Amino acid sequence: MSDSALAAVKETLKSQVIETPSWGYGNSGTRFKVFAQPGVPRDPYEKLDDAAQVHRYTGIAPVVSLHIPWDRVEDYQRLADHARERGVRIGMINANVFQDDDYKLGSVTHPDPKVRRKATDHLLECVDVMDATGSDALKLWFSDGTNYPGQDDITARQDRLAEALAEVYGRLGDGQRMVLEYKFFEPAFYATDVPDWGTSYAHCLKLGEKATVCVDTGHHAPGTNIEFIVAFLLREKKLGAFDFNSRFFADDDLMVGAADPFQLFRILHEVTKNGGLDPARDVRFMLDQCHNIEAKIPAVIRSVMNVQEATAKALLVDLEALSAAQREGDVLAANAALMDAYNTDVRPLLAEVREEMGLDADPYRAYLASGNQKRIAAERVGGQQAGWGA
Ligand code: PSV
Ligand code: MN
Repeated sequence: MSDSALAAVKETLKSQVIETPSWGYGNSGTRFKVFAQPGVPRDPYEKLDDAAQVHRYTGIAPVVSLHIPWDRVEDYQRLADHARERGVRIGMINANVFQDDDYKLGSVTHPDPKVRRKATDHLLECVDVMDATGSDALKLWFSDGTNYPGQDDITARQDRLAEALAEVYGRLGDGQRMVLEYKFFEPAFYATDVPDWGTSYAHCLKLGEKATVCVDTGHHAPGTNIEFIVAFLLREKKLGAFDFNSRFFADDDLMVGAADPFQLFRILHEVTKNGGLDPARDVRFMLDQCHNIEAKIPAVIRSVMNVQEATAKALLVDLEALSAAQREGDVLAANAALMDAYNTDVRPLLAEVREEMGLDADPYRAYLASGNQKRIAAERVGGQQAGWGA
């Protein structure tokens, strides 16, 4: 690679932005047990403090997603100011219409119009939070669906979903947009109302250009070619955001790049090749993870580094050699162009990038050496620790 090409790769890596989830800093677990950890934030302000630590050491995580009502506060303006004072800002607002008894049969697709009204009102409240915090994107995920054949009318549920989405879409201000996430199962086990990218895409297409698809990497059946979905959506200008995480079995929410770093590379190859890192495309690269047994801030730092490493490898793909091999039908040379990049150890390159940004070459070790973990464990005593769902 020429010096100028390498300099361009470094510039791209320096300007990369990864959004971290407020809920990744709180306690989490499975339905079997939530293991509490010392020093875990007790309110949204402390969650932002932790996110600021991640940004301080990685230099590329200045944005934090909120989840409402988990991050509900009296004064959202104050929360946004708190973030800014610590060098981060509020990113997407994640709506939550899946944790209320009323939503047993669904939220915006519920058969009862009163429940649908309540759910849609919550989504509108999230747009108010966007106004107050300066957030420009609403993230929608619906747990809606059915458990048994015949339980409800699949088509009617799509009509109700479309109606609610249209109302919320109409409330978005200039410069605000929404992303619609899909998930093929859970908590509904027979039919989920937004099960796949095609359903999300079809709704977004009808809504208009402010609506795009969110790809949560954990929300696919085993074997699904996620990079195909990414390439397709980028081509259609309908890829809005990623919820990055890793899965072995279902929606495991493990650290991105932990289970299958090669898949992450393949996804980021499609992103980099198809202009997905261009700020004008405004694709959000968010982590949607829970750190049940590992220390949270170090885990988020490691996750950011994993995305950064996959991005660096993707940027090293020799696109000219790749497309020449593709044109000539040279299957093995084309595959080798990808594998050469994937097999490159990019850690020295990233160490240089970080040092040029005035950061420590190893964010993970630098954070551990900072003593912050001990400090928060000593300071954050009393009060109620934040948790997934609280
Ligand atoms: C649903 O499984 C999901 O991926 C949605 O993004 C939720 O908002 C999030 O998890 C909560 O962790
Ligand atoms: Mn998600």
